[in-house]
Order: sequence, then structure tokens, then C-alpha cells
Amino acid sequence: MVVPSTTPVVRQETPPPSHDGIGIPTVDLSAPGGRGALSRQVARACAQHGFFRAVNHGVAPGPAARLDAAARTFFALAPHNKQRAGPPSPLGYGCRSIGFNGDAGELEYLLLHANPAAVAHRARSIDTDDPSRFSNVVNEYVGAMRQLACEILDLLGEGLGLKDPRSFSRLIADTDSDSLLRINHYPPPCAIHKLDHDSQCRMKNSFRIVAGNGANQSAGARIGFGEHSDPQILSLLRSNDVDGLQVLLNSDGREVWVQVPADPSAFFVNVGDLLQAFTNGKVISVRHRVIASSSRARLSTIYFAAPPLHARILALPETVTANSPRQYRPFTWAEYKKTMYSLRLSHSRLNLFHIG
Ligand code: GA4
Repeated sequence: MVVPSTTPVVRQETPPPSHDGIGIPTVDLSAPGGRGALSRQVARACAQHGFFRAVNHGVAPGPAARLDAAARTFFALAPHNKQRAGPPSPLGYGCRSIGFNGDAGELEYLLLHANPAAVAHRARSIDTDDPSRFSNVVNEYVGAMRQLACEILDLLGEGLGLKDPRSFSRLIADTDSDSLLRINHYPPPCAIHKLDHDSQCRMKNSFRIVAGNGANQSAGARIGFGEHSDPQILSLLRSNDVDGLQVLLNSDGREVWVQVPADPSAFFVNVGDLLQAFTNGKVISVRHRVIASSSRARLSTIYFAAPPLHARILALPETVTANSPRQYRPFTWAEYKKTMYSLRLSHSRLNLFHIG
């Protein structure tokens, strides 16, 4: 007699605990428990850690595969061809240098405005053979990211019990939204000298990690992208199968750096500074970094969902109570950007807007 299998279908493997014993919070966006349970899970992850891994997200794999292929083609070009799309001002092609105040990491990147007109303009120096090919691939990916970010923000709005749960998604869906797309390429150590001509001497002493703070860093670990929080509303990160991302998570009132095992099929969701301000600190902007310790190249793509420049950032009324008074003075995204570009990467810039 054949006994029908009653083994339940396992939707997603439980992530392994990190070296510090903390598992990466994971939210299954297709979980059968209903929207209420899902929205509470999203709100809990954003409040506790400001970070989670989104699985079964429903985003088709095609746009990501096409974007990765276009990125690989670009990063494989000779340095002088890539430099046609740089230096980053702040957008464009960048190599090692991050921002305007002396930060650096062992990576090269493309930083693009997510607006189609800006993409079309930038594509002329990125894919000189066929700029529209590159812009089509970017626009397709950005469209998918905007949709996923809106969905997650709506769930968060519901989970927080906001009167208007769409308050956040409306800002990033606005045609004037100032969202960005970043593609980071962390070459393996053996290829790092190919990035530019004078890199050998700069490589000697730079970016070595002297002392580790958790997350078991090996002596040869190099800083790919230094510690920071993302300034925008929400970031969606996807990478290939090479590790490197670490997040600063709270465990029993203690902050620990936790390694995030790479998962190319997932999106890693980061709460940004603006979301912390909008929620009066109910959700927290997560600090994270990339440590380049693999012998293989890491490729990651991050969509930074931002409001329009003129958007006024002020805690939503339902997040301000007698027990939880307003934490930040009102500001515009344009004002916040001006401040962030005047500071180093690791600066806790939102504190400058703290009241009292
Ligand atoms: C961090 C998050 C995004 O990568 C980014 C970065 C930006 C840049 O590379 O131009 C900044 C950094 C980021 C915050 C402080 C400033 C600006 C580099 C830097 C030192 C694109 C962003 O929006 O802010």
C-alpha cells in the first residue's frame, strides 16, 4: 500500500545562527498566516533590528539577472572606459572613494538616480554601444524594487497601526521621488590592483581591520564599505552568493556585529534614517558594513527608496504621545542630504536633528 506523504512543505530554510548566536530575522512575504500576522512580523523586525531578510517575495528573477549581467559587463571594462562614467558627483562610477569627505572602501560602484530621465542620461557614458539597452534594464529593475518597497512599507504602516498605512509608500511612489540605485562590485584581493593604476601603493596599509568587534573577523579582512546607516526611507539589497554584509543587531540590550549569510534569492531590507524619524524612533535605522574577506568577487545591488527633495520629515502624529514625545525637529529631505554630504560615512547624522 502506498501511504501518501503527509510531510509538510518546507517553504524556506531557517537561517543558520550567526557566530554571535543571533539568527538573521527572516520574513516570509508569502506566509499563509494572513496579512495581519505578516504586517506585525514586518513591524517587529523593523522595531527590533531595523533589518530583515525577505523571502518568497514574489519578485520575478528576470530583471535581477539582466541587471547583474549588464553590471558585470560594465565592471569588466578597462579602467579608462569605466572612468568615462565618473568620477561620482555624487552619482556615476566610483572606485574606492565614497562620498566627499575621505571615506574609502575596497570596491568600485555605479550610483544612479532611479528616475528614468536621469538613467537615460547616465547610460550614455555607461553603455556607449547601446545606452537604451542599459537604461531599459535599470528601469525594469527599479520598477520591481519600487513595487516591493511599497508593499513592505504598506505592511509596516499596517503593522504599526497607522491611520494612513500608505503614508510611506506614497512618498517613494511619487514621480519626483529621489530614490537611488547602487551597484557595488567588490573584487577579490588578487584582482583589486586592476581597478586603477596607482592602487598598489594605496593598498599597502589601507582598509585593514585592526580590531574586530564581534562577527569573527580574520586578520586579512578588508573594509569593503565602512559602517554606516542608510539615510533614506528603506533600502532593498540583493547580492550574489558571496558573503560580506554585516549588520549591527541588538541582542539582549547588547549591540553585536552579525554576519549575514549571502542569499541571492532574497532581499535584505534595511530601515533608513528617515523612517526612524517618521516613526519617532519606533523603528530603527540599522548600522551595517561590508567586510571583503572572500577570494571571490561580491556583487550587490541596493535600491534606496527616498521621498521627493521637498518632502517634510516629521514624526507621524500617532507615533507621538505623552510617554513618547517628539524626538526630532522637522526637516526636509533636501536639508538632510545637505547635512549627510558634509559628514563622514559613519556619522550618526540623525542625532543632529534630535530635540534637546
Ligand atoms: C550611504 C548609503 C548610500 O550608499 C549612499 C551613500 C552616499 C554616497 O556614497 O554618496 C554617502 C553615504 C550614503 C552617507 C554619507 C555620505 C553620502 C557617502 C557619504 C560619505 C548613496 C547614500 O545615500 O548615503
